[in-house]
This record gives sequence, C-alpha cells and structure tokens, in this order.
Amino acid sequence: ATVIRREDYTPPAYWVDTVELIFDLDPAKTRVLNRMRLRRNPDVPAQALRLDGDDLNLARVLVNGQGCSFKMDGSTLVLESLPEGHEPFELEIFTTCAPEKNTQLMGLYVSQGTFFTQCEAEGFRRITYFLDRPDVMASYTVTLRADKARYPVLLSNGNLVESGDLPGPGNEGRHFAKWVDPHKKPCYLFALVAGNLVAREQRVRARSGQEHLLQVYVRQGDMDKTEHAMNSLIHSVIWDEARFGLPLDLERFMIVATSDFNMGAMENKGLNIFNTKYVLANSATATDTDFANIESVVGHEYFHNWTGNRVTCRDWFQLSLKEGLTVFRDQEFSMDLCATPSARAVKRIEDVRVLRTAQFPEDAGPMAHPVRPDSYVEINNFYTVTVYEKGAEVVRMQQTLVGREGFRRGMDLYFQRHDGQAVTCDDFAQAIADANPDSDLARLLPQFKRWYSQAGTPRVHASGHYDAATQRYTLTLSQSCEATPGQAEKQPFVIPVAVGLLDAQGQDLALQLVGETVPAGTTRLLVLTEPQHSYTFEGVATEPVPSVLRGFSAPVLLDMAQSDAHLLHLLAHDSDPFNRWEAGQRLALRRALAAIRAEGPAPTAPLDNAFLDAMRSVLRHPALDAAFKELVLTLPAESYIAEQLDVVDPQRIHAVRETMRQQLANALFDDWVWAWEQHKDNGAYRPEPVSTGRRALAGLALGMLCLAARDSGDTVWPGKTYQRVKDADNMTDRFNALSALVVSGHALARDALARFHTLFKNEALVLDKWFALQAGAPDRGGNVLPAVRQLLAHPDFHLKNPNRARSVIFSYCNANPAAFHREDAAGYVFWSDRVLEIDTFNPQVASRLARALDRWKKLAEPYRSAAREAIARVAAKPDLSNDVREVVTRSLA
Ligand code: HT7
Ligand code: ZN
Repeated sequence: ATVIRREDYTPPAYWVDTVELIFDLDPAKTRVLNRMRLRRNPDVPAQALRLDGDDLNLARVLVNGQGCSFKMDGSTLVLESLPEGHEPFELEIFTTCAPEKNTQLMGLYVSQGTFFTQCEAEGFRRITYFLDRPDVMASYTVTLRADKARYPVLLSNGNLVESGDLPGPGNEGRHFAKWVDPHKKPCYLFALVAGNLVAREQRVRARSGQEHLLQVYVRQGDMDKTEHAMNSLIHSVIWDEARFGLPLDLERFMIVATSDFNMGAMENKGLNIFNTKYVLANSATATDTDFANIESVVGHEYFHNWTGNRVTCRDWFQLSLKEGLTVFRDQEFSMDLCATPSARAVKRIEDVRVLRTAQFPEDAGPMAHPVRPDSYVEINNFYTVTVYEKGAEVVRMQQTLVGREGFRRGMDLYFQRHDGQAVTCDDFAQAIADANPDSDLARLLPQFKRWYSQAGTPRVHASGHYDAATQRYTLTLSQSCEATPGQAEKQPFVIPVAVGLLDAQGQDLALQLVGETVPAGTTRLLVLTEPQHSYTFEGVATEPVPSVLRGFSAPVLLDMAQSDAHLLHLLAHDSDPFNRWEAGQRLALRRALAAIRAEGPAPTAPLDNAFLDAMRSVLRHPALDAAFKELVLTLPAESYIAEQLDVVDPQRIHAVRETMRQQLANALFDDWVWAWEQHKDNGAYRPEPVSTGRRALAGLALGMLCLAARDSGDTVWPGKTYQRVKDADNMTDRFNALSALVVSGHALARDALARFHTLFKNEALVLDKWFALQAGAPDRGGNVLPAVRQLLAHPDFHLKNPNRARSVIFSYCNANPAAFHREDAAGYVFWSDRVLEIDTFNPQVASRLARALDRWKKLAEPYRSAAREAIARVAAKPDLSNDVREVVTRSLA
C-alpha cells in the first residue's frame, strides 16, 4: 500500500472552476454526466491531468466537445493531450455506478430506498472522476433526475433554482430538480439526497435581517422526533452569530437523517447528512445522553459551515484544522447553553473523561500520531480522537493563552485572511498569535506548535514546598513525554498550568508570585516551557493545599504526590469543580490500583471509611448539583484504570472495580435510598441540565440499590426497578432501570428485556440500546460471548447496518473488557472473525473494530500472546482492505 506523506504536498496541476453534474438516479445503474471547466495551474510545471476514480464505469470523455484519448493508471483516469496554454477548457465525463451495491457507504449509496452520498474524505471519486483533494474548490450546479413517485424529494447543495416534470418520451413519471451552490467548495462537501422524505421547517431571521429556511428531513413516521434537532439547529445559528460573528451564508440549510451511516454526521455545504442517532429524539425513545449528543453534533456540523467549509483544509494532514477547531466550538456551544457554572463544569468533566479514556490510550499505543499527522496509508483511519479531541484541546490552550476576547480577535483575523481558501494548521495558529502580538502564544508560537507535530501525552510532574519561615510556597513543575512510533525524542511543550492554593479552611488564597507587588487573582496560569521550572508564591501564611491543572488547562498526565488528606480537602472544598471531581477520582484510583497490585486474591474491601464518608458527604451535600454528584460517585472506568498500569490483567481490574462498586452500594445503602427518593420525580420530561442531572443521579442510585439487593437477597428494590421499567414516562428513566437489573444480574432482567423489546421492536435506535446493553453486560462465568453470538442470530440483527453492528460487536469488543479478554481467547477469535467478515463489505467500520486490540502489548499473559495471534491471523489475509491492513500492521510493529 502507498504511504502518503505530508512533506510531499504539491499544489494541484489543474484548477477546476465550475462543475455541472447531471444525475439520472437509478439504484442499479445511475448515470452521471460531469461537465467541468478546468485550467492549468500556472504555478506548476505542465503535466497530464490525473483524475481520481473508484469503482466507476467509464462511458465517454470529451474535451471541448471532441472525443479525446485517455488511459487508465489503475483506477486513475489520465489525460495527456489536453489543450496547451492557460486558457480554460471543458471536460465532459460520462460514467455509471451501482448505488444499491455500495455497501461501503462511501460515494453514492441507497439506504432504505433513499439515495445518499458520503464524500469525505475520498468518496467523490466513487461518483465521478475528479481531482479529489480538498484544495481544489469549484462552483457546483447539480441536476437530479429520478422517478417522481419513488423519489419525490430531490436535494443537493445550495439553492433550488428549478424543478418540475421531465418532458419527452421515456420520461413519463420522472421529474428533476436543479441546484446551484453559490459558494465554491471542495468536492468532499458535495451531497445529494433523493427519496420519499418529510421535513420539519422553520424560518429564522439573522441579525442582518436576512431570512433563512431551516429544514430537518426524515422518513415518514419520524416527524415526532425532529423537534429537538430543529431547536438545536436554531440555537447553533444564533450562537455562532453571537459568539463569533459568523452568520448563516445560505438561504436554506438542510439536515437529512439516514439510518445507514459510517460516522455521526457530515457537514456537506447546506445539506448536512446525519446518522439518525444524532437527529431523532423524543422523550419516549431517547435518553438525556442522546439529547445532549444531538445538540452537540447538530452544532458541530453547523459550525463547520465556517470552520471547514468557508475555510477548508489544504490537504488531509490538516484535518484537525477543521475538526479540532470545530470540536472546540461545539464544546463551547454546549457550555454556553448551560445556565450555571456548575453545569458548564459538568460538561467540561465529561469532555475530559472522553479525552482521557479514549485519546490518552491512542496516544500511548501503536496508532499514536500527531494532531497533524506526517503520513498515512488510508486517511479514513485518521478521523481519530487525537485529531478531534486532542485537536480541540490544542485550540482550547490557544484560547487560554490569549484570553477569550483575544481568541475572538484571532478568529476574526483568520477569516479575514483565509475566507474561501484551503489552508493549514500553521495558518490558524499564526492568525490567533498575530491578533494577540503581546501574548504568550505570540512569544512562544514555534514552540507551541509542537502540540501539532509531536505525538504522545506529556507528563507534568508537580511538587510543592512550603517554607514557614519566609511564608513562601514553591511549586516545581517538570515535563517529559514518552517516545511514540517514529518519534523517539520529544522537545518541551508549552504547557499552560492553571493553579490555585487552598488554606486550611478550604478558601482560595490570593496569589502573588515573588517579584509582584500585589496579589492577582486566586487562579494563576503558569506557562511551563522548560523541562523544569519553579514558581514561588509569597505571603502564604500557612501551608496550603495546591490545586494544580484547574479546569484541565492542558491535555497532560499530572503526577503529583498528594496525600489522602490533601485530596479529601480538595474534594470537600476546591472552588474549581474540575479539580474537586478529580480529587475524588484520584482517591478512588489509588484504592483500585492498590487492590489490583496486592499479592494474592483481590481484597474484599478496597474502600476505607475515609473514602466512603467523603463519598457520602458529596452525595448528601446540600449545595452541589445532582449532575456533579453523579460524576463524583462514578468510579473511574476500567479502561482508565488499565492505562495507569504497565501490565494489564482485565479480569483483575474488573473484579476490583466491581468489589469497590459493591462496597459503595452496601456502605451507602441508606444514602442511595435517600438519593433515589429525592431525585426520582422530575415532572414533565425536559432535556435540560438540572433534570438531566437529577435523572442521572436517580439512575445511579437505583443501580446501586439493585447491587446492594444482590448481596442482601432483598427483592424489594429489584421489584421497584422492574416497575420503573414498566411505568417510566421517559426513556432515560426506563433505560436506567433496565440497566440496573441487567448489570446487577437479577433474575427479573430477562423479563424486563423481553418486555422492553416488545415495546420498542419498531424503534431501530431503541433496539440498538437493547442490543448494546446485553453485549456490554458484566460477564458471569463467561456468559456474555454466547449471548453475543445469539444476538448476532437475532432476526433484528443486521451486520451491514453500522449502528446495529456497533451496538453488538463494538459494545462487546471495545466496551466490555472483562467479557472480551477471556483466558480461552474465544473473544479474540470472535473479534478476528468479525473484522475479516466486515472488511469484505465495509472497510471503514472493520478498521474501527480492528483497533479494539490496540493495547495488546500491555496485556498480561495468557491474553497478550493470544491477542497477538488473533491480530496476526487478521494480518495474514492477503486481500485485506488498506484500512484494516494499516491498523494491524501498525499494531504488530
Ligand atoms: N467531517 C465528517 C467526517 C465524516 C466522515 C469521514 C469518513 C467517512 C465517513 C464520514 N462521515 C463523516 C464528520 C465531522 O467531523 O463532522
Ligand atoms: Zn467535524
């Protein structure tokens, strides 16, 4: 397979000014006429035109209306004898493709009788021959022609300029629609949709007075699940104008939902295509988490309209230019919609949890790569948590270094300089720095940009020293970063570390660094640039308790020897909610690691009274929000615990964490009863932070009460829980109750699952939850794998539907470590079979699954050897896709 390298970038040899596409849509054989105006790029030596193609049938090529010679180089169409000089010429290419046979869901495909496209990253070449690269931006005119009864709705990017019945013989019952996109765009943003759909519509007026039509298209029968997506879209339009001064630049903005989609959603210009999971929701079918995800994904795709579409990427190595920035923007959007600082903090904690449980492992594993990668074989493999979530943290640090207003100035300059262009991550950081010439970012820009070029999670070591005699407190910070594949040595990063100091009463101290004349604030941003640096605060009357990396001000691992007493103090008092939560996590982690590392059988009581009392205090705290309490009382995930260990025994980690949960359930029994009673009733369902938090805490309490009942033999709480499955008036409460029964392994779980299935057998997204819950259930004597095999044979299971495949196979292989890592290696054999099977029809989904064993080198025996063998088995298949081949090759390296 060919390795593509960032350093090999060269500008395109031709520019495409206009593209006119005419589609005759037919599932078996769609005909595509592509008429382009091109011209040679004067900055590049004269050469042949090489057009990308994939799985196309070529019928005709005309240059300026005349037949011309061409040749094929693999799947690339090569035109050598084109008009000389720099005058534009017309190229007409006629091809056909077979959308109903397209199981990869890239290019033009059919889902439940409706045509959809997915062109990012390199799917446009499966529709027509083209310069399929993001720096070629053209104006598009698109005509769709199709049977009117089967495809009454015909959509593409931009504005509808003409539509009607097709005249003439052979066109009976057929109609057309012509769309013109007023904005130039790269081909990865092209989209069409044709089918029998209905739309929720809303008109909105922008600050400028311009009116826009917003539409959410779904299948008939799903209209009652579109209100939240529409509201989220309206909020997004308002927010981007208010926070960044970025208006909607189209008369019409459309979202269309499909149940067959490889990822979450796609930001095609003016015609976003979404996985149904991120559009459809009502209180009966969707959980609070679904509602929150819809809000952020709708926001994310909408915000791409400026960060990605108006200013796009020069090449795919710059993917984080749009993805990191747009994740940052969607995170800020969701935070800005929160009414209270506490709700904002909850969102920040949730985002950091994703980063630490998914991105940190990626950064320490075989697929580790910089936010701006240097090479790839298959670009689809680089839509990663590093490019997205770590990329967002890199943007966040820029905002931290220049301040919120400074960041806005930087964004303004970025659009002033680059609107309509295809640019690089360097261009972005340069704009933020240039708009803030006196900032640390501007001063340190070349060093700061190591965040884009160096892979790996930096480790910051912090140690404090208090000198009572001088009333000074010195905090010493040092940094290091482990080697990653291809990068043995790392240069120091620029690391913004937000710090506070608490007194014995838990109050924040006013902070004054030596040399300053007055104290300034209670949280200080220390900008670490050297391998080590000490910061001395003066006027510190008594030994303080440090609160380091407040708000998770940088994506680093923080090493700090903190006593239990200090952590308990922070958990009780820290004014920074992130570090307050973090203190609880550290206390829990410390106990988990001690129990995992202990000699002999796992301890039966890893939790001590000090910890349990602290948890009780948080749970009963009169002033803390329910959402925050739920986060504190949730123990660190098994995958997060695994990352702290050099050698991982998934069974031992699971056993210890389960023992801790059981202890927490039993010891706080009365408190859980109290929490349940206090939070179970929330009136009419509304997906907003306060009642969402209350439902989350009630759900946690119910889970704990079912666990406690398992130990005590009590049947009352499982009975009440089953009742809740039956009579809950919203999906969050119903599903939490169902999970409580399944997770505690109560006998009622079987009936509850059957009842739930009967109730929701026609709701695909709810069935996904039903499948996922069972595939992710705690293993009891190896029972999950046989259950998973049964689920695959269930009449509602469809392997080719990515959501359904993920709900069973990914829930088992990626999210259920103790059931997956079996001593008999049967989990790994199952995994390799599924990777190979899925790879034959959808390489993108297969290669995501292929990553389930990324961290195999850390596993204890016998898992390690068995995992290696399973990966080698996949790698041994000669006709693997590039996607899977790249993942397993890196894994075995
Ligand atoms: N920009 C979108 C990426 C995407 C995608 C990439 C490869 C294959 C299928 C895909 N569907 C969507 C999504 C986003 O980040 O907004
Ligand atoms: Zn995105």
